[in-house]
Amino acid sequence: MSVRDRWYQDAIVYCLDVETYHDANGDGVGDFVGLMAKLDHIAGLGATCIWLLPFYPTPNRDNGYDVCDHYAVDPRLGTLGDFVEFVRAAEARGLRVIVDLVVNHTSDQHPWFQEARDPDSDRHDWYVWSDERPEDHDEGMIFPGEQETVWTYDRKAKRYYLHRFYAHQPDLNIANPAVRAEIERVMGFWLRLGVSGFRIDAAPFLIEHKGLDEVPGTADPYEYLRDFRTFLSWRRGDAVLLAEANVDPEKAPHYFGDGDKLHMLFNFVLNQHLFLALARQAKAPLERGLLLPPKPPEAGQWATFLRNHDELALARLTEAQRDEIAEAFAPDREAMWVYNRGPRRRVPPMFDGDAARVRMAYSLMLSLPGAPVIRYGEEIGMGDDLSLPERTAVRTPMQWSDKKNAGFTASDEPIRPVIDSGPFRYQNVNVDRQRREPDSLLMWMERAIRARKEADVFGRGDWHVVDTDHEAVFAHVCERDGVAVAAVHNLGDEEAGVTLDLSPYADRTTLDLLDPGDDAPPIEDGTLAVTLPRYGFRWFRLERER
Ligand code: TEU
Repeated sequence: MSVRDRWYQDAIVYCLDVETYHDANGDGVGDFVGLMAKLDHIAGLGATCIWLLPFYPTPNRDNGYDVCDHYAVDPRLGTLGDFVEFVRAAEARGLRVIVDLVVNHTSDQHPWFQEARDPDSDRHDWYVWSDERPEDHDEGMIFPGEQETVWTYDRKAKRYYLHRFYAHQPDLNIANPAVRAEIERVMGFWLRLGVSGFRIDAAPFLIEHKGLDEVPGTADPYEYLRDFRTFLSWRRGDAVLLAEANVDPEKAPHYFGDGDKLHMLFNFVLNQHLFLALARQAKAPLERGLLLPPKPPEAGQWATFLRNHDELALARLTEAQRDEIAEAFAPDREAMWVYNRGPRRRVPPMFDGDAARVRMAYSLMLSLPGAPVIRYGEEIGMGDDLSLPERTAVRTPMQWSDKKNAGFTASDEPIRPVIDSGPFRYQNVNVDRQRREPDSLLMWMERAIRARKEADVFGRGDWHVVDTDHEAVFAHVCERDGVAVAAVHNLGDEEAGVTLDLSPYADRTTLDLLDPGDDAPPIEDGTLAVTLPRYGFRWFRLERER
């Protein structure tokens, strides 16, 4: 197979929630028809794959992660017909679509759970029950502060059910073959409707033994991931699995397998160390965050991201390191921090709107190993709304223009308020305005993504860190098949001059990739001298003389 077939290794993923993206029918809720009208924005940005957050029927008590029908579209967002039209319209623009697969749990309103509450029904064993409340019932809660237990009593079943997340999200029992068969049916259904794969929600919880003794005959839970993969690949050879698995680095190989389990994992370890480096304005944690995770197998890839729709989860760092990040980026811990895990903020407000620093962070995201994942609104530098509860702060509607409700909806009652005060208000920060300003973040992001696509060696080349002899300046080189690129980033707020040892490339010339008009400094005697302004960065192609 040609590496070019592994489209996901070079993907530029754009993630969005249909509900908050664009409302076409004026009911205040984003919908598939509205999203379709914005596909040229996404394609124009340079994305190659859209990841949709859950869009299934839901009581919506966890932003759609409480699913009550895995085979349908939430009627507020459209119909299955709209969904298929959307996938086709995306495809016509060269955009693949992957969707969230939420099968660790269901909503308690799901008919499966309602049936399961009858202990005599066949459905009962689809969930995880216990006659007694286990002693450690308050351990392993995902939402401390919002949750008091992971075992809640059900009056009808007269038994306790397991829920790693909110009490309204009972965990499915994946040790039950009928549940596994149903999960495959769900995947098969969406594959037939044209999706190119799935983001597997809460992957580590999905495969754990649910606090029960090992069910006889149940293989190693990680083996289940291979079944997933085999099924997927039979049904659609070019479809991928992207796992949300915020786990220690040594666990990652269990998820990748030898390239025969999951294709992609979010690089949570890199993400958390990157934020520590940004907070300290020092490269050392970033270098560590790059070296800690294992190299993915040949067919695997990391997904590299800065922020997602949840809190910035920092569980892989120490308490003291989390405190450093809080001090730098969430000084009002009461208002800005959640679940004892991290900030509930977007990047630009964490950087006090410092445009140079924001670009430097996104330049890192685009040039570090892996496939970058951009979350809607990041391309224009949207802010957050801390007056909203928990993670809703970072889930406000997309800001399209300075018209009513940021052009998100014509309704007077948007599903969620648009940001209309402070420096990130939609009147200031919106797509329309940035389209007209050549120096805007949006225009920069489009150019940077284009440069990144032209230099895809950044994403999956062999990389190594280059010493800069400067604690704030991080430099790395990526190489594959003789193509080599280098990037230099100044994490600090003071100008810095560095000299890189590029002796293996002594006979090459340099080309500036981000600003092709700029003269790139030459490699002289095997070294490259670069001066960067505060939060400055540059990317170079190291070209062989013709
Ligand atoms: O989150 C799953 C998860 O494992 C959480 O730890 C997550 O990383 C985050 O820290 C929670 O804020 C997924 C979704 O991303 C999240 O939005 C849902 O609430 C959760 O599943 C339950 O479905």
